Amino acid sequence: MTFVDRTSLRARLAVRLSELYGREVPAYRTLVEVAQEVNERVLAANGSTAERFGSLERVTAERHGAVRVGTPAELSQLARIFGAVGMYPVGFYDLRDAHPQPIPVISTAFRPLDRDELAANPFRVFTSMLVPQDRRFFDADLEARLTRFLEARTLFPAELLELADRSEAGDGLGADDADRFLDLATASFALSAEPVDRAWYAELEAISGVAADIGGVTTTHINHLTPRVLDIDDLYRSMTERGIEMIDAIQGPPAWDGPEVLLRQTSFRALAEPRRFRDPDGTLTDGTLRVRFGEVEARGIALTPLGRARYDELMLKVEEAVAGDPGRPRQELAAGIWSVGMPSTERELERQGLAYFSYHLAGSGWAPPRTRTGRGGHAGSGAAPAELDRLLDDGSVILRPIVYEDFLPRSAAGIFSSNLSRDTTMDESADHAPRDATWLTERINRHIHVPEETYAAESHASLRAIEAALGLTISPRRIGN
Ligand code: OOG
Ligand code: NI
Repeated sequence: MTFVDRTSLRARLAVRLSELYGREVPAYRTLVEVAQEVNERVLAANGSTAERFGSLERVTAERHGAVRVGTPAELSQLARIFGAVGMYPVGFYDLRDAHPQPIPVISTAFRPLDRDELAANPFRVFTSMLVPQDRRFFDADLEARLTRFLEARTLFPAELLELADRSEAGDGLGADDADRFLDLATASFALSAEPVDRAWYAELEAISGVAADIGGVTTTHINHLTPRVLDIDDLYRSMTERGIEMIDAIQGPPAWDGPEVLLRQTSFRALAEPRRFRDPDGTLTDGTLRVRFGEVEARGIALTPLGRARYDELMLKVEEAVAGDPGRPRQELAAGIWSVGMPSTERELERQGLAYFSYHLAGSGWAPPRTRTGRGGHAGSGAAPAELDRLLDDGSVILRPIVYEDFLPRSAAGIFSSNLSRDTTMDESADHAPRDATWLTERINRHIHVPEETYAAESHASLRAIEAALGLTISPRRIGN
């Protein structure tokens, strides 16, 4: 019997979920089609430089999903299912203090860690968990009812979890078990035909649409599945031309003349999907829910802590400028602020320690370093890395951008709020149930990897390879405190 390793299992799960979501949300198929057209156009216009941020093959297959669950027990089960396909929790996001709209969830993202695993299949899933204990959103009575509701449901069958554990322990499954795993996993993420309890759903929806989507139903589902494009401005225009209503703007950094950094995202508006409802008197009626939307993203270079601070500062300046000059388009104001505040070349981003790069000997051909990530990165000694500058200046060492593989809670909140039909209701003064990565690690019993550590490890590994090849000692850039 042929063996299916975790990498292949991940690629197959991504395809299965994409097929499922395409059946459920036909507009997603249009999005994928347009995304592919855009990518081919960019490649035709720019040749191989278009692929510096990812090969066309990788980018074409690339998706991130979003799922939402209610309890640490449910999140632990998800961690087992994703562990079965080589995806690990990276990053901690608290969306409860997000602007413009707080969302009563905390989140992490499950993704492959190593460069070669990301290249083989970069599937990742942004995963949110409700915080019913947060008194700003839920009073004690509602918390108790919500917790009872969540504890009574079963999102994932025992057989699925058992197969998942076996895959994680043995780095894959036999062919038949792999098929069974994929069937059960895909089915767990399908939109359920089970009638929705109208009164219960409405009670939660009055607080937050996301709370209702998580705690108002007895199952989970894919909220969105996001393809990646090489030119998101082109995608936005192309979708609009096809008559698909997009949210107002592209979230994240503006379009500008310099290097693309972090993540830019946009989406088409959430569509009304038919659902069955059960009324308090027991009658069943047809209705619609508007919770799933079609997101798309473009990825740029990962920023160091220094670069991220600069990014946050510039985004704040953009908000101030927009508030002070509401007549001018945001995009125009933002591009102006960026051209002053952000270096306009990769070389300068690198020299100032603002973004992560890997280093390669010129003429050696570029191969991504095989690193085991997740170890801590050092911020450097602070001494001027004269050696590195000399090697870059004389062209013996070249830079490759390290692409941002994670998420931006601020954009996420922008996407959330553009798709919610009403505002979150909250009492600012109430107890907010503090949560952080350590809290989450203890609950799901898995290390939550730190995105910047994975990038730093990759960058340093490439520097060490050059040191070894040239017999030099090169001090890395200073990238934060
Ligand atoms: C997750 C929203 C965050 C992203 O791309 O930033 C996200 C959700 O809607 O559940 O997917
Ligand atoms: Ni998303």
